[in-house]
Amino acid sequence: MDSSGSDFSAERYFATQPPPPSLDEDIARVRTFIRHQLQAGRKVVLVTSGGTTVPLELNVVRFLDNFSAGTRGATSAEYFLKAGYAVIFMHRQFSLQPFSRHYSHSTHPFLDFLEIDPSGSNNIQITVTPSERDQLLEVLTAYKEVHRLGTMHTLNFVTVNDYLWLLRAVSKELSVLGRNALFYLAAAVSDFFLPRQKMSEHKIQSGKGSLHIEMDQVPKILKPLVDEWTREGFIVSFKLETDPALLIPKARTALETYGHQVVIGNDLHRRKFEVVFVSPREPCSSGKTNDAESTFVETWIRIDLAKDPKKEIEEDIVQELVNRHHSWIQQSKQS
Ligand code: PAZ
Repeated sequence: MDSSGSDFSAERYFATQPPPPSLDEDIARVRTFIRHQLQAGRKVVLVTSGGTTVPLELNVVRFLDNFSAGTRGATSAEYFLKAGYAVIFMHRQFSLQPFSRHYSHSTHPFLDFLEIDPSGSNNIQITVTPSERDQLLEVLTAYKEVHRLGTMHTLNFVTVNDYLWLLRAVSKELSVLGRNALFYLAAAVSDFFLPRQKMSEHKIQSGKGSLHIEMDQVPKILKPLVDEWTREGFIVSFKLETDPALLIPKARTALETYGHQVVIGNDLHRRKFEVVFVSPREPCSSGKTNDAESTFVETWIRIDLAKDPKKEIEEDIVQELVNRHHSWIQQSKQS
């Protein structure tokens, strides 16, 4: 794959790539949800989760995919709900979702802990294996409460194009909340795409030797998000690396380039027990410095899974963000 292709600005991207057909309906529902949360005085977090695909054909048979099961996003969404936030959960179709993630078909299949009680032949009862009851009760109670309060709205995407259009539209809607909006951008978004104009209409045929595809770079969407679509929101992006030495430099560069509030860095193999928050250091009385060491501050969050295997690092990530978001809102009240 060649990364030297032409560079799409966000403006050019949206002028040339078509919106997903359901965009208007999706956004009308988001608007109603946000209005309801505004009336209820709740803060709203947009959680993006899962990987995006890049189709190679218009009648799509083949596509490139991005790594991500959606665990980070689905787990974090539950902790945000617990902290009193309303959640817009924007996720890759069929990736993990809050609450149902506890019963993933591959790791903890639901049917395995249901039992048939044939005590009365006309009145068969289905019961839950006793060892599973406490957890199910806890998950189900939280799930029902979220339904009762109407504090979660889900949206889904498949392609990187769906994702970009949705992110732009949802973030514009969220701007009515000012500083009460939090963005938690945990989705694994492709850096490259094939513009519609370059796609083959039908399935790419084999038999002509190797396949060469030149992809364009996906526009750097954080820039317009911060500068135009939602100027006051508290924006948290994620940076995934496999080379640990790149994590902090890349996070700092993202903050310098986009000017948002936090980058959470995670290493592919350590992400379940270690992340680093990188954020701009509060300007001190002596003013800002150009030295990256003192311009940014790093805070590591680590958990010990050997001691506490049930602990989820997202609990601590969300707690830290809830505190930081609260301070961010307070700051604007003081100034
Ligand atoms: O979904 P998951 O729990 O399997 O993985 C989460 C993650 C590693 C995709 C996420 O924490 C992340 O880093 N997202 C941003 C990826 C990127 O750099 O584009």
